[in-house]
Amino acid sequence: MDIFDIRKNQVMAEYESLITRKNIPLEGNGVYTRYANPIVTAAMVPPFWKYDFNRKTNPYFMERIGVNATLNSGAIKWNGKYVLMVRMEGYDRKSFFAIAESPNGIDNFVFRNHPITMPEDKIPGTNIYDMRLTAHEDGYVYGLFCVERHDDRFPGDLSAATASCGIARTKDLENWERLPDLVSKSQQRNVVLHPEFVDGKYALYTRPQDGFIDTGSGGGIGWALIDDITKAEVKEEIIVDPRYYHTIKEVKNGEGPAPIKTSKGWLHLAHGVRACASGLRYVLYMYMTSLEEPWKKIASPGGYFMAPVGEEYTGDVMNVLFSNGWIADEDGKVFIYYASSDTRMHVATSTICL
Ligand code: BGC
Ligand code: BMA
Repeated sequence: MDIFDIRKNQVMAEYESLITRKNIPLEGNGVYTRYANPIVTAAMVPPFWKYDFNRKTNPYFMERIGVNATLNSGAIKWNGKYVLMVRMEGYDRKSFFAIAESPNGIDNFVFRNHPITMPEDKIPGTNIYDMRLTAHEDGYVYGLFCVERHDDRFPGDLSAATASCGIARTKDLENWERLPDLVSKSQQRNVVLHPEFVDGKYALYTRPQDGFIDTGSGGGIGWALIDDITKAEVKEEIIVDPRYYHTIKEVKNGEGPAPIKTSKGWLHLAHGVRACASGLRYVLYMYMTSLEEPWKKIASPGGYFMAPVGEEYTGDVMNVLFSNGWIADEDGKVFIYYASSDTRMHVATSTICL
């Protein structure tokens, strides 16, 4: 065997072992169960994406495309499978989307053969990330995601950026129709489509902010009704879940995935951010809104739902749990998909009142 075969066999064996590895539930706090292994990592990206398998052109079996991290994933149950729309981040810091799917929701996640090709809006984005998937009652599956561009009003400042909400829809998760980006007077990251019409309109959870990082006067998670999703514009925005002094969401908060409808109300999963000496700390929290008036909060615990533990603390952006995907099964079991420290994906399971 030459170096080509030795390396290829090693790479394939490691990949096979990771995508077939069984996950094991860990003791939880009675509210949710964590699992022993992350469910999607950069090491689980198919070698045939990353390597040229031609011995002539790649005699040393060297990697040609590097994937740095697999993180903030949208989620949906599709044809009986647990499907994640993963934010893939390359060695070049750019993100793109790809689907990884599992038969049971907790292990054996495998990427499809190709990543998603997402059409651009009129002005191409520099980066796209953190898709929320919503199966809307209009019959489409919508993907809302952040589109980041350089803010050309500040030519000398290479960190000046704008965040807007990209909108695309599909009937098959593979072919996406890109609609115009959300028009809004503030910057928008973490925008999520509510699954039902409200007063005959599309409804969005928004997150108005003054700058790219600073929420400024942006008060928290907002709510806006949209007349036409093919020309979506935020006209009036109200705050559903405000930021608050000396809480887990003092600095920022943002809606996670689309809320789940339960018998008691719409259940929301969100992230809360506070500042500390080591930077920003991102935790996951929950709140509930009224079934009839989803913009009215009816319950909100003061504390977090999940915060980083163990290896979850470490990664490219430390001290971060972030979730933009969950799946509720018909029997009330819920799969909460979350990323740790902008590096890898995990699952936690729980149950809800149907
Ligand atoms: C990163 C995001 C991050 C945002 C705000 C972007 O450039 O890609 O992961 O949430 O900046 O910090
Ligand atoms: C952001 C989010 C995520 C990310 C987090 C931590 O504001 O939108 O993309 O996980 O910061 O870096």
